[in-house]
Amino acid sequence: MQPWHATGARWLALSCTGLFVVLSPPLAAQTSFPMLSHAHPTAAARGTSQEVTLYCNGGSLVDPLAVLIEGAGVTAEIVPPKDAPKTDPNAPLPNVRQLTVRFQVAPDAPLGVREFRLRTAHGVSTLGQLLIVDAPVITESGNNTALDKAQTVPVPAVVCGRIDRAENVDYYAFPARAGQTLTIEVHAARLQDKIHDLQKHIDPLVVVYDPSGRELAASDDGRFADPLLTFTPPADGLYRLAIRDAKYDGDSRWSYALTITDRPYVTQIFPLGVPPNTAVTFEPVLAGKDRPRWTVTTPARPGLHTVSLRPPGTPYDTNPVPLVVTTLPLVLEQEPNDAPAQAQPLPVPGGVNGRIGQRRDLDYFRIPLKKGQTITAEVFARRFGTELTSRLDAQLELLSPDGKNVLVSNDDQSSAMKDSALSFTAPADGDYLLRLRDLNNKGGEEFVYFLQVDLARPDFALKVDPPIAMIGPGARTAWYVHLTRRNGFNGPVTVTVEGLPSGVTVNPLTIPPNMTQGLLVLSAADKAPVGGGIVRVVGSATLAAADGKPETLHREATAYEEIYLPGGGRGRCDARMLAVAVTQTTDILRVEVQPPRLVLKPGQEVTLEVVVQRAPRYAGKPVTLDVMLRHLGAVYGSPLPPGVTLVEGKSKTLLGAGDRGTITLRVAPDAPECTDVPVSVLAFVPINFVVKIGYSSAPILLTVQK
Ligand SMILES: [Ca+2]
Ligand SMILES: [Ca+2]
Ligand SMILES: [Ca+2]
Ligand SMILES: [Ca+2]
Repeated sequence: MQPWHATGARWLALSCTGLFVVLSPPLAAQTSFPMLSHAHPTAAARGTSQEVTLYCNGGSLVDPLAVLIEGAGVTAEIVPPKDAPKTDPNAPLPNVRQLTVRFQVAPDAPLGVREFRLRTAHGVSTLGQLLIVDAPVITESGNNTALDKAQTVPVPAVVCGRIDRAENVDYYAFPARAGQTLTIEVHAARLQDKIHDLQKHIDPLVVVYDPSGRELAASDDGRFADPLLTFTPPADGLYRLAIRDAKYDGDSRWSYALTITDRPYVTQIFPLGVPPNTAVTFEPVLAGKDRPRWTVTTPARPGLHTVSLRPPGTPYDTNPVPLVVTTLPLVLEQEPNDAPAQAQPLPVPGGVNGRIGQRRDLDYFRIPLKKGQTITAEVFARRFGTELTSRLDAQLELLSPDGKNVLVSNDDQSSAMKDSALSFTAPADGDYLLRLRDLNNKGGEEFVYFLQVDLARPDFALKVDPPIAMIGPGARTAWYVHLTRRNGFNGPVTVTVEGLPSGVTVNPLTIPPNMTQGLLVLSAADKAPVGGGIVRVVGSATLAAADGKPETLHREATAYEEIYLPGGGRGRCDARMLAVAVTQTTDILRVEVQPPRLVLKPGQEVTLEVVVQRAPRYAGKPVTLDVMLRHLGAVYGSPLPPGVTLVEGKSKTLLGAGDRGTITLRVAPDAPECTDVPVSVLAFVPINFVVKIGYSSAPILLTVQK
């Protein structure tokens, strides 16, 4: 089974007709999984054991078994609940809305936000997040709602509280000395961006008051919507701060972690692009301080990393900073480079670390290209959901060798990605120009960037929707794999799943050259034990390298975390953790389909006979069939090969209380041939107005031949 938005549109539509119809929600399912809303406290310190209470909006936290946590250095155990309710397989799950777990954080655990999921006997939770810090974690006292009732905390500290109702303002007092550099950072909005069901989000704001109660500093949106501010106390004394929502709103699920520190805070790291496993001397931009020079060894693996630096002579690490580890030749930007005649030569392939150092700064680079050569140029500076938080909103242009014509231009790769990227094929030999600037002509020390220019190499990326799979003994569920092909890559990609729990198997999958999606059916053996864990989905493809020798690329899939949107829509955000669990028996035991294999001709139609086998407790309750992942008319996943479509009018997909349905597929007269493409039939069970759980048939191998 797996969580998907049910056909909530029908219910919403009916309830909007104005008829006096009282609709019961389709709360028919007894199988469920916890939809985490928040954790409190939402931070844990290195070298400590921290009790954290998890809360869920939907589903139930009953029968907890384990906490799955990404990365190294953090483990957790479940604090056995007092008076844990007993579950009855023939009755709905008892509502358990909170659960305490104890996180154990190693002294050297990497700092920053950690993804976790709770596994219960009935499913795997939606995404939870815990902030790993290296200062004491203090929890809000609760009666700190006025300036004169501020809760006193030490420095450094990470205070965890909640803006739990409208007009809640939380006050904290902290000792400070004249001339110190203090930094205050909030983690709240960034965490909520990845919560499955939290329609209304916090927009936190922080105000700092001097000992006399006068406002000294304030920050609203310093790290995306979260505040970040640095200030220097003018005199010794007890300073205070207020944290609240910018619109004075509140919600019992709005937890925050507020860091108050006198340690160096790195607002930007320079250089951003670094070679692997090398001692690099960084010039970090520190809040309120001069630029020091710290030499630190870089990570060994190429790619975007989040790391903490250790300032020389200190026993602590800085806040996490981004690094782009690359094997390309690297240069440092050299001013003046503000005009085509001053353009700085850049090797191709190669990368340059630079800054849009002041207002209206233009940075020109000269790249020698041969006729027909294709390059990609990409800026790393500011990316939502990452630690790339340069103040630069990049605008990148490629100009003709004389600098007179803009041939390609890009502002944002996407609405969430302020960073620019472009590709270009040279029409003739020449020294072409790249020009980088800030979209709003702003600039400064914190406008750092890494610009990478590479030969357009065929490549790919994978994403999996949904991110969790929950399977009862003998049952099956489906994952949809989305393939992004880059720079003309048109080869097949073989997809495997690593780390499957005992008793779970998956079909072989190779996404053919003319497709960008594929289906994984995860099957649990009849006697598979309850269990589960984090898995990796890896795609492999073999390319012909420039020297003629074949090269195999491996790319690990990321997850699409499902997000409720106001009104019942389905949003998706990026997450890292994919998890599979074998659960107790589910509402639907099996989905049987005949025939199990299809060999079709262009122009042909075929009808699949589907029989759904229910657990006795789910007799007579609603089930719908589909071959795709859809919500409110939008398709979020389809394994059907090109030219093959579902014929809605000839299919019987609304089973209601019945057990039998049909799926009719049509092959277009001009459909291309394909061989053994896995497709399946899903039986969906609604678990609330908008979330549904999908159970899959065994994979059906579909072949089209003329
Ligand atoms: Ca509060
Ligand atoms: Ca804000
Ligand atoms: Ca510059
Ligand atoms: Ca310049």
